[in-house]
Amino acid sequence: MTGRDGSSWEPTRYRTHTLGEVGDNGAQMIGHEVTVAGYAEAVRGRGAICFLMLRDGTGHLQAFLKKDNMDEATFDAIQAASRESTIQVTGTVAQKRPPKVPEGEPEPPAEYEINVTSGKILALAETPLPVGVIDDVHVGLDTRLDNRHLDLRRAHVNAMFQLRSKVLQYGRDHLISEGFMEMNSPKIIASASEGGTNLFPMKYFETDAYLSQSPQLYKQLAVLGGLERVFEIGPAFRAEKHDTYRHLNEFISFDIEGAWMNDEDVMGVQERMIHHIWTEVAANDQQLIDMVNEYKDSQGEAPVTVEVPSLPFPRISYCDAIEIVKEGGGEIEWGDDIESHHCDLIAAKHPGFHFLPRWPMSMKPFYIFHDEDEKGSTGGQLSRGFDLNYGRDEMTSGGQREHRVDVLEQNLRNMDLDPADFTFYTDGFRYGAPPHAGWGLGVARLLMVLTGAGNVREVVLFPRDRSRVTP
Ligand code: AMO
Repeated sequence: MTGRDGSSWEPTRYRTHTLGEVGDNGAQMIGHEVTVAGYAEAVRGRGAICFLMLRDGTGHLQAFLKKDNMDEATFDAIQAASRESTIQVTGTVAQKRPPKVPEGEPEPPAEYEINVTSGKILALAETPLPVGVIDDVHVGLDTRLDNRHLDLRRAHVNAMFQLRSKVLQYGRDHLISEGFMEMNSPKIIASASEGGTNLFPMKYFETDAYLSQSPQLYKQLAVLGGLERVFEIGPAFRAEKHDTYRHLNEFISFDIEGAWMNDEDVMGVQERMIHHIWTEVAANDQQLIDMVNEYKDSQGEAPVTVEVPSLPFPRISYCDAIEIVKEGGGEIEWGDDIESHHCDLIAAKHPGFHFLPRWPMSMKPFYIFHDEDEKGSTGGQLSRGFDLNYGRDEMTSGGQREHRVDVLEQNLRNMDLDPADFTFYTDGFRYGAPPHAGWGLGVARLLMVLTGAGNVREVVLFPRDRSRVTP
């Protein structure tokens, strides 16, 4: 059986062939008996004949039912079935009667159908559907998310999540090709890595614990322990009260960490990985992009094009970024955060992906490395922390890490944190520690750029935000 992407699948209890397979190879299959199954997209025809349009994950196919050729009760049940009911049919592959074309015009390519001899309704769909699957009835994002199981049946939504899977696959492939290995860190933790205010507390038997904000401290410990190059794709939890198009309270963070590397080295890994993802999507997944664009076109929205970004991505140091913002009329001082409206001014000069390296140490977490000799224009201490931005959105934060245990403990104290709470982490640095660096990329934010989605919720199956913990 041929599956999605032409992969080879074993037949299952419910089908011998996929719909896409029969549609694509009908000429060689004429007269063969097949069993297929899918969702009923449309059931047409009266009296003794019925056309059932089926859809599965690989495509569409028409099943032709004739009362004389099959059990009468099954025929009647299928003819009366509601849309989106799941139906299994067995029959022989036949060529559809070609439509009449005016003289002189080319014949359309041959199409195939199944002449049904038996069938079964697997599950009848209730009516009405809360979200239209084929009919484009406008419903708001909240209703769609409440009914994601149906929303996902819409072709362009399904394509978005297939693209998401591809992005993770290509990213993973690339990192493995650069010698990174996949790791998994605990999601139940005892102390904060990214600041103490946005933790979700939980009861852990007799003690208190939290949901992990990032794999930060654990990916570092893995590298210190000798794994050298690691990556992790996993959930991160932030108890932030944001309600924006780009923030969620649970998101998938794509992290790397590498020994004997600095900030510039891991920026290289990042840009090569993104370049690889875009190259592979452009080469293999245009049909998914087309499905997204077909919908965008129907909504009068601009299509997305997958333009492979050129390397290297521009590096605009924090100090230069401040100057760009000032020149653009923005109000900002050295030491201030670069906010979205500032990012717009930078993006006007640097459309596309761009790194912002060398942030002030005062703005970066305790684990970021600083070289005492590197000072900014106002004499403030610079760090080896960076961001990767696209337009007004931050995709990634990263940096070289502090590997000197005395400095690390001082950084904790400078940030009003108690080194005693972090001994499980700082102990990892006491017995020789390689200089190391890494980054954390927000998967949904990268998907927003690739698919032109205006909200991370479009590319997260079951988003968790302040007002949503179901489905
Ligand atoms: P940071 O906190 O900047 O860095 O997070 C890294 C990236 O994760 C994404 N992100 C989010 N996405 C959706 N909703 C949120 N609430 C949210 N918060 C963050 C962003 C961001 O750039 N430990 C460091 C990474 C490192 O240095 O390796 C960290 O977690 O795309």
